[in-house]
Amino acid sequence: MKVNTKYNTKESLLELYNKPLLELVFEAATVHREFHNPRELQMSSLLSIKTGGCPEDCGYCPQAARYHTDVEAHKLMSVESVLEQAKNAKANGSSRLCMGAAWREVRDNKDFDSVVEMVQGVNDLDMEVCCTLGMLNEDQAKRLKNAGLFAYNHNLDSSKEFYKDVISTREYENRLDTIENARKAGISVCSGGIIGMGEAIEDRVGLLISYMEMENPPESIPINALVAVEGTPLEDQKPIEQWEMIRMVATTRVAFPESVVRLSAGRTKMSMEAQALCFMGGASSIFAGDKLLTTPNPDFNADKEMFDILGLIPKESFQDGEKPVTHPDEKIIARKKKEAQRAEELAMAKAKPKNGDFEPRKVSVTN
Ligand code: SAM
Ligand code: DTB
Ligand code: SF4
Repeated sequence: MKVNTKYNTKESLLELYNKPLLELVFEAATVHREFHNPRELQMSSLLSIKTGGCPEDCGYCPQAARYHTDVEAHKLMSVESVLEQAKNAKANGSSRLCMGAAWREVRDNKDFDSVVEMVQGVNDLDMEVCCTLGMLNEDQAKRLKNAGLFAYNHNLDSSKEFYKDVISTREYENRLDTIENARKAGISVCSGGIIGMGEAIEDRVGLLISYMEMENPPESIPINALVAVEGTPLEDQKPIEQWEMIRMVATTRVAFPESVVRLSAGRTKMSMEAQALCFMGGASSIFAGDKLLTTPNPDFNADKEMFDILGLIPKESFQDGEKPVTHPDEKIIARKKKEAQRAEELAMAKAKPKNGDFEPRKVSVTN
């Protein structure tokens, strides 16, 4: 059951969201147990492969170039350092790596070739690879799928109505198109939202309605609490109550019984008890490691303690879908061939004497 037909209207979802809290959590826990192993929690690692300098105006985002935040812009990481970080994340228990780039959209250039190589390398480590790179066309999605991409993350963030209060440089429709392009390429979809941006409860439920309207809802739904970052337009937003996060997680769980609900940004402001209620209410994944993309996250030891206290076990990779096959990438092969040819030509040109160069005659002297 991908969508819970009992709750496929705004009214019924609102009623669910506003249920007495423990009733809601109980209902969510019941659904959760039917479709998932309640003891398993997936640890995913986030890696900002290209940080800051983004031309978009997402009001929550510290990486938008137009806001004056402490984030320093960095160019794309090298394939080698990404693979090194991926190995570290795996050694620390993560079974999924989400690589984020502060791009408006993917462009068909050398940087994208590098991302394709990163995807191939991380998939070969037997980790689920997720990317979040901004807007994406169908061909680009196919290339990523061919490289072994497991999931593409592209959040709708909020309801269609509230979205335009937060972002003006890109339409809700553009986001839906990107999700559709990933879907058409056979990539698992990760899409969710942020609460605590000043939206009404109707907007939180409106986000879920947008997913209900899809032919196939996302396999993975991250729920973020706004991390209010100094310098962004949302810097003064009051932190949301932990209860709201629990309600949003539980409502999402009930509405999409098969999807993986991810307790994402905002955990540094949550107690272990509140997080426990989120896990009880259907969240089965967290981001692990002391940094999200640019903002802090609980440290490794605090999370390890939480696993021990709550009796949780780290979830292995590919429990919710088969491991994709890494295929060679034609464009990278062609580029590398061209580069090798060019290098050979240069070497030959260096070795060959130039026209008109004087070459001394070799004389052998014998006694
Ligand atoms: N540039 C790409 C895009 O926007 O799709 C990928 C990176 S973007 C940082 C990924 C997601 O992070 C956003 O869609 C948003 O939901 C989330 N995010 C960004 N800043 C956040 C913040 N301050 N608090 C909570 N979530 C945030
Ligand atoms: C998602 O929904 N949350 C993650 C992941 N998908 C890419 C990102 C959270 C970013 C929080 C702000 C930051 O650290 O820059
Ligand atoms: Fe750019 Fe993504 Fe941040 Fe928006 S959320 S400003 S697109 S990095």
